[in-house]
Amino acid sequence: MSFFKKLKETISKQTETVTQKFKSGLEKSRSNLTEGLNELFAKYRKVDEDFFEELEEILIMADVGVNTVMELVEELKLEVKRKNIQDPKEVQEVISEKLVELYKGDDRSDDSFELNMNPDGLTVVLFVGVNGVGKTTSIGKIAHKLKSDGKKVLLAAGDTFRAGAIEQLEVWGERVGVETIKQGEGSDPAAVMYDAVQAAKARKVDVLLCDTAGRLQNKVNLMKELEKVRNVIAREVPGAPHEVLLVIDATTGQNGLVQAKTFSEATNVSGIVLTKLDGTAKGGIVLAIRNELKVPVKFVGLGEKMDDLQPFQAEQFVYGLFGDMMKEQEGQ
Ligand SMILES: Nc1nc2c(ncn2[C@@H]2O[C@H](COP(=O)(O)OP(=O)(O)O)[C@@H](O)[C@H]2O)c(=O)[nH]1
Ligand SMILES: [Mg+2]
Repeated sequence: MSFFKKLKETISKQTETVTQKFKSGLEKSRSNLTEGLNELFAKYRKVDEDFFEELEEILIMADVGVNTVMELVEELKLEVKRKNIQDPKEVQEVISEKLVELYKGDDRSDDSFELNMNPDGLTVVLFVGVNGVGKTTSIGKIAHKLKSDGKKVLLAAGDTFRAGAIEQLEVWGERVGVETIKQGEGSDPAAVMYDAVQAAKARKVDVLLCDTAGRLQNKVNLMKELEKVRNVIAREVPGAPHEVLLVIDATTGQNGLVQAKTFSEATNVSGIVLTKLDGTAKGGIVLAIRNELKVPVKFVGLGEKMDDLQPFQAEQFVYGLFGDMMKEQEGQ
């Protein structure tokens, strides 16, 4: 069976809404890539070194990341040889296949995007990342999703540094219908976490979502603060935090990757929330993050609405990027 057929089969197992969300969230990235690739396919009659060089450029422009592009193109070359592909257009399908493979690898199961839940009670999820990347917003969206799944959720207002941050989280809580544990602005985030964990235990909460501050100007202090917060949580709930989700803004491109490296050095990041994919034409950053950090992208922000944060899926992502081109090929 062709890869495109397989891809469509996988996707059709999910609701049309999910496919549509990925499609509309990736609109800018799709038109960017499609345009570049269509020009490339029109320009070349055969698949040669120059073809691959231009392909590399297109992928690097899409923020797939230099190292990742090099690996990918090496694999493409091998596959093209193995399949004896002559027509540049046919490379399209191989690219899609390799992208899914690159993301999922051998050991990456289909459901790696799911939150790691504590089977014996309270699950604690810590959100970290620099200011403005979308931590608070993502907490609101994930709270909404968990609540819709029938979970009892509580929020912890751990960003006591930024003016208005506590209120912003509370507003999300009210919108979604979950409570927020807070103290005053400027208070010790670790103390807020302590309160929040006690409240979560007393109220038999399923999931506690913890917001944190993200001032990167003072890296050492920020990392110390995160460590303290983490220690309080770990002391009060054995095995917690069950997830440390690093939130990255996709529109910051390779810069986001640098942030990610800084944070992973300071705390054990277990997953990525990649926000604002809808706002960039360089969605390839998903692949760079996956391949260079070896941390799964668990959620992607595909818009500003409450249900626009979706569990990441490699197949939906690749289909969102290349779906139009697949249709064109079928029509031939
Ligand atoms: N378009 C778009 N905007 C987003 C997304 N996620 C967050 N935002 C916006 O990014 C801005 C900063 O978000 P916020 O949650 O306050 O960031 P924080 O400082 O990390 O807590 C807000 O205006 C959000 O509406 C997304 O996936 N797509
Ligand atoms: Mg915030």
